[in-house]
Amino acid sequence: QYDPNIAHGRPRSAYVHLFEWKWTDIALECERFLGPKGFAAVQVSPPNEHAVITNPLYPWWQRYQPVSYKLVSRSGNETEFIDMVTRCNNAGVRIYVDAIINHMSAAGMGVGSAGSSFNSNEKDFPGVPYGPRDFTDDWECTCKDGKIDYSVPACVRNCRLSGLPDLAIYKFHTRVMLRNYFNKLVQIGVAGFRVDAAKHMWPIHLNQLLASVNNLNTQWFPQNSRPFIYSEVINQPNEPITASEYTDSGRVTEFGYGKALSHAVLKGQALANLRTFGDGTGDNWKMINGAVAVSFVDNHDNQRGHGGGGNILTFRQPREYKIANAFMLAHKYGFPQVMSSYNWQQNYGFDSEGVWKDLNDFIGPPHAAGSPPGTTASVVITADGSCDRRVGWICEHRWRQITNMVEFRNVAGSGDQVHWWDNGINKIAFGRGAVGATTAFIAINNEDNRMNEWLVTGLPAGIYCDVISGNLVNGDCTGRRIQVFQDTKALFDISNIYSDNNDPIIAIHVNAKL
Ligand code: QV4
Ligand code: CA
Repeated sequence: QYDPNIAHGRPRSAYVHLFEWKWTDIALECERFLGPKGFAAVQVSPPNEHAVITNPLYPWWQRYQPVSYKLVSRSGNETEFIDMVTRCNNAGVRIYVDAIINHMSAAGMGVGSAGSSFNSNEKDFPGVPYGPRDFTDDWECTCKDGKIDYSVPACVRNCRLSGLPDLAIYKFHTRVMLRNYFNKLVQIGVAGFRVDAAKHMWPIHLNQLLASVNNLNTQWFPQNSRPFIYSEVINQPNEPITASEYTDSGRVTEFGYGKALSHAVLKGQALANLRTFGDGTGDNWKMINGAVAVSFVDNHDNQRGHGGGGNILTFRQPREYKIANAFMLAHKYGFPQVMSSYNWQQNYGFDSEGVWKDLNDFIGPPHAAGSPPGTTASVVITADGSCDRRVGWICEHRWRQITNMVEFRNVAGSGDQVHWWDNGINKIAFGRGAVGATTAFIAINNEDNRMNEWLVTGLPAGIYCDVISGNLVNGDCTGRRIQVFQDTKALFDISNIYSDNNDPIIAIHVNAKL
C-alpha cells in the first residue's frame, strides 16, 4: 500500500534511512530524537543473516547477500531487533525493513552472520532452507553470457543481478519461505518494506507474494492495516521497464527527483524551473506521480557511485546538500527519505576494468575500536546534539537545517504550493497551504549576490523564528527573526556571503511563531 502507516497523535511526513546503524542505537535514537522531532519512520539496513565477506574487508554490500532469514546481522541479533521495533513504535516511529528477496549470496562457500553455512555455487542455503530448485534455472536466463541487458525485461528479471543466485519467487517453496520472513517481521511490529531490486522481479510475482503477507500487528496498528511497500526501481529514461509497472503493490523510489534537484542546486539549470517540479503538468519531469513516489536527494547506492550513480549531492557538499534537502522537505512531492550516512575515505583511481571510480566505495560502517574486525561502532552524540565526527557517523538527520525542515513539512501537511516567487534564475520562494492562508514559507537564494525582497507569504502577521538559522527555544528564537506584516508580506534578506550566512535559506512556519 501507499500509506506509510504513520503513528497517530501528531503529523509525521518524512522518514530517515539510518544506513548500517546498530539496532541498539536506533532504539535510542527513536526515543531521544526521532520521536520528539516528528520523524515518521526509520528504514533499517537488511536485518537478516548475510554473507561475511573479507575480500574486500567487510564491505557494506555484504548485507545485500542473504544467507538466511535469521535475524542476526551486523546491526545486531533478534532480541535487539525486537527491542528496537517495540521501542520505536512506542515512541511513534515506524520501522521499514530493507527486504532482499530477489537473490541470495554469491560468496561461494562460507558461514553467514548467524552461523549458517552455505554454498552459493551449489545454490545451497540450509539456513532457510533453499536448494537449487528454489532458484531461477540458469536456462531461463536468455541473456548473452548471463549478463543483465537492461533493454530486455525477461533478462533483467530471470538473470543474475551482479552474479547473485536469482530466486524464483513464484515457486511454492520459495514463496513460503519469503512469506514466513515477511510475516515474522510484521508480527514483531514492522510497518513496511523497501523491496530491494524490484526491477529484477516480475511485478505479478511480487504482487502475489506481497498480497499474501499478514496484516500488521494490532498492538500498534489498526485492524486490517497492510504493510507499507516501496519498491526500488531505478527508472532509467531509455529502458523498457518503467516504475509504473510496480505501483500496484505500493510506492516506488523516484531516482529522477534527487537527480534533477541536485542538478538544479548545482546550477545545471535554474531553480526557478522547479516551480512545476513533479506537479503532474506536462511530462511531469519524467517522474512518477508524487502520490506513489518515495523522494530523496541521495541514497546509500548513489552517494558512492553504485546504482545508477550520477551527479548527486551528498553530505560532502554540505551547503548545497542542505539547500536540496530544504527544498525537498518544503516541497509537496512524494514521501521523502532523509539519508543518514557514515564517512569513509574516498580514493579515486582506475579499477581493474579501467573505470575511474572511488576504489573505496565498498568501505563499511565505522569500526568499534577494540572489537573484532567487522564490528560496528556505536553512534556518539556530542553536547551540541550532532554526531561525533571522529567516530564517523554523519547524522545528516541531526543537522538543524534538515531536522527543522522535517517539522516544516509536518506543519505544511497536504497544503498546496502557493505564493511562488522567483527571479527567473536561482532565487526562489514559496508557501504551503491555501492562497492567503499558508502555514509555512521558504525562501532560497542560490546566487552569488544578495537577495532582498518583500514577498507575499500568505502567513498570519507576527514574528517568526527562522528555523534554518536557529531554533525556537522556550518561546525565544536562537536564529533570525522574520516579521510578517498585515499584508502578509515579509522581507527576505539573504546574503550570499558564505562567512556571514552558511545557509542561504529562510524557512518559517506557524509552529515557530514567537
Ligand atoms: C561480481 C562481478 C559480477 C560477477 C560476480 C560473480 O561484478 O560481474 O557476475 O562477481 O560472482 C557485490 C560486488 C559485485 C559482485 C557481487 C556478487 O560489488 O562486484 O559481482 O557482489 O559477488 C549492492 C552493491 C553491489 C553488490 C551487491 C551484493 O551495490 O555492488 O555486489 O550489493 O553484495 C542495479 C539494480 C538495483 C541495485 C543497483 C546497485 O537494478 O536494484 O544496481 N540496487 C540494490 C541495492 C544495492 C544492492 C542490490 C540492489 C543488490 O540498493 O545496494 O547492491 O541486492 O541498478
Ligand atoms: Ca530475479
